[in-house]
Amino acid sequence: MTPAQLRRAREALNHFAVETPSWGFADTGTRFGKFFQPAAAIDLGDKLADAGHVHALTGCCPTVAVHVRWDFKPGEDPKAVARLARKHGVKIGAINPNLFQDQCYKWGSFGNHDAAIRAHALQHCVDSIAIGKAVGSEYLSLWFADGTNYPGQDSIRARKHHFEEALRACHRKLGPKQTMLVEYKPFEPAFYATDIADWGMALLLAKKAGPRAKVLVDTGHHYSAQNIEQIVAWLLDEDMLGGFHFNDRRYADDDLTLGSIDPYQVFRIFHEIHFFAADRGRRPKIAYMIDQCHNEKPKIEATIQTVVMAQELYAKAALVDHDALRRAQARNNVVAAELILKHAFFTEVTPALAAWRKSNQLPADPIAEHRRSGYARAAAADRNRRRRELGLVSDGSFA
Ligand code: AFD
Ligand code: MN
Ligand code: MN
Repeated sequence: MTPAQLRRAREALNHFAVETPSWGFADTGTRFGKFFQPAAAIDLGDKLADAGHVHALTGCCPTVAVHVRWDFKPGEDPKAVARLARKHGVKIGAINPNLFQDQCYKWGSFGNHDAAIRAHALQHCVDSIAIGKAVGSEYLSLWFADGTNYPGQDSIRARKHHFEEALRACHRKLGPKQTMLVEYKPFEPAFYATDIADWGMALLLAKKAGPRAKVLVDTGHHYSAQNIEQIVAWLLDEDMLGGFHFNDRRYADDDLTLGSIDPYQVFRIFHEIHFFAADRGRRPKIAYMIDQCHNEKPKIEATIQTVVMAQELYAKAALVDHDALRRAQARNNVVAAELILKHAFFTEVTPALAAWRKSNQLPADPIAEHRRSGYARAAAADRNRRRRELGLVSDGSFA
């Protein structure tokens, strides 16, 4: 790295933060089974402690996304949760309503043709907005499992109208400092027509909902042939890119560790963001969030791994020489333009990460430090004890 590159990479790292998901620290599974991890979080207190530990090691995860139904007990005081988060050195980030697990949502939530169920779903969003206001959260993050499984099952257009109306009603309840993120996903659990299946639908619905609604891009929610950075560039240019859910995919919404399959794609996404900022002279406000929950990898290690990968790729993308790129593009010098990106992508940014960590009094190797700290071992012992006291799963296989 040249001294100028070192400066650019460190400057990028100074303003890069990525939100961890509360659900990433707890046991979840697939439809084929759940494999319990002794150190997995039992309750929100554990999740916030784990998130605080990750932030203390990485220095760039000051906020934690929460899932209302999984994290807040009925009647729980959101301000007490905000205090608990602060005790662990983090803040509550995006609020995720749960619009897919109540039995009443079998035929959809906002897309349901039963107005009473749409009203129930809207009320949950209003309650979630109130939690957001109480904890000082900026984002209401909406993902819907809604859709149909068979041709003819329901009216695609009627469901679109239900969503337009419900999202507009939801938007009206937002506080002045809150933004509503509309997430899209091509399929799963709906396998014929998901109601918000692609970025175009999310964009249209967000625009119709109101001025504080934007699109959430989950990197796993695309077909393998899709050019995600092109979608990102369009949304940026429309000032409609609200944020990301980061994960990697090989086949579908696999929720793999970011960059584990295609790091160059993540680099190209970050390049579009840096290039936009350079062209506009301002950095766009984007909520960078992780959306993963690992069955095989130890949860805290997997989270640190994704965070470190995101930092590395964001720093690499900051090294693209935009002036040289614009000149090459103007001359249709294809090879030169491509090589400008490739040179940045293949530049080793470890020195910048090491210098940034040192100047922020952070461990040189966050995963090694996590392992050295014995945090997971202590958490496993404590949580196993509590599981036994609570009569939770205790198949004896826990270490
Ligand atoms: C699932 C969905 C979607 C959503 C997340 C959290 O596919 O990505 O954002 O759960 O609710 O991964
Ligand atoms: Mn997601
Ligand atoms: Mn997903």
